[in-house]
Amino acid sequence: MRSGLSRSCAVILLVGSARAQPPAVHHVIVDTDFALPPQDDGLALALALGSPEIDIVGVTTVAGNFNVARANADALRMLEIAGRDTIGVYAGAGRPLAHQKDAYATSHYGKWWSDDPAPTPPGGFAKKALERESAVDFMARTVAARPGEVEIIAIGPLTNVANAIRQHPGFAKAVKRMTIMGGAIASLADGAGNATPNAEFNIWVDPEAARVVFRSGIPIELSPLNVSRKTVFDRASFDRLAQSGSPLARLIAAQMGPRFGRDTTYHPHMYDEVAVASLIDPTLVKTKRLIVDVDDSHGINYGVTVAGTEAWPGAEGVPTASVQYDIDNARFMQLFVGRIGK
Ligand SMILES: [Ca+2]
Repeated sequence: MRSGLSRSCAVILLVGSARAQPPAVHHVIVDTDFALPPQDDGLALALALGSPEIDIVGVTTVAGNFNVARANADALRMLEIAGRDTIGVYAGAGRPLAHQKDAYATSHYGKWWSDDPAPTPPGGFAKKALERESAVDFMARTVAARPGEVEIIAIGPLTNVANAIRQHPGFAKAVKRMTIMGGAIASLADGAGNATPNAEFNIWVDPEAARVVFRSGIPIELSPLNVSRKTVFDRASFDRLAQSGSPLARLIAAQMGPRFGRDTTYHPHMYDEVAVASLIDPTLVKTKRLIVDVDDSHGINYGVTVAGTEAWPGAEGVPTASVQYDIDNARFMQLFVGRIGK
């Protein structure tokens, strides 16, 4: 009788504690070629800031969409608008490891090669300054202090992470996981590139760095263009977000409203936002385990990600990654609007 009673008590206690469980919290460094919305990095950071599953321990910047001066200024301003400027911004690499500015780079999308000063963000530059520590030193120190606990959401070229791996022996083993927006997988549907016919922009800007990261052994969750092409930021979602009135929703409405207003065909894909959303709710995406490697030979496939189910000549020993290839866009947009609009 007594043991029966205590068993039921134990069951009740277990059920009670399961119900009271807060969501699992990911302690993350957001590594980003940042710019304010409508840029996807800005929308992705807004989603992360609004999500209790994500504890942002720092933002590290890298040259990519724009140069690192703009990434720094815009990231500081976004955190200020969100009332979250206790999160530090750490300046990272201003140039890729080896990729040089050339006529193709300067005549196509991206300003990673630019030395221009940062333009004034909406509402002016943030009052808070950059942290003094570099992005790589911050990453290395943070990961070493909490081995196996810190994750990286990498939504720009992978220069900073490659530098951390190369400069700090132990770093790769101590990173819990990376969620990367990058690559285009030609062996899966919707796998064309966007920087060259087969190369995706983030990987193409710094192929040497990406190759170091994909070969490092850090567990990788990859959001390539294949999954981005299944997404759409539709007008109804924009309207719901704009009406919500949160500080970041107001910023997004101001930055994107004019385009949504004048262009009825405007329904952008989501890129970096998918990486963040998949960390918050992995059930949003479908994945396959594939070996993923990067071509860093300076030929026609510079910066192309190549993926397969089993090793092929040249890719022996390269680890597998979890590669996203599909997403439930309706649930994704519900999460996106709900979190930023609250
Ligand atoms: Ca980005």
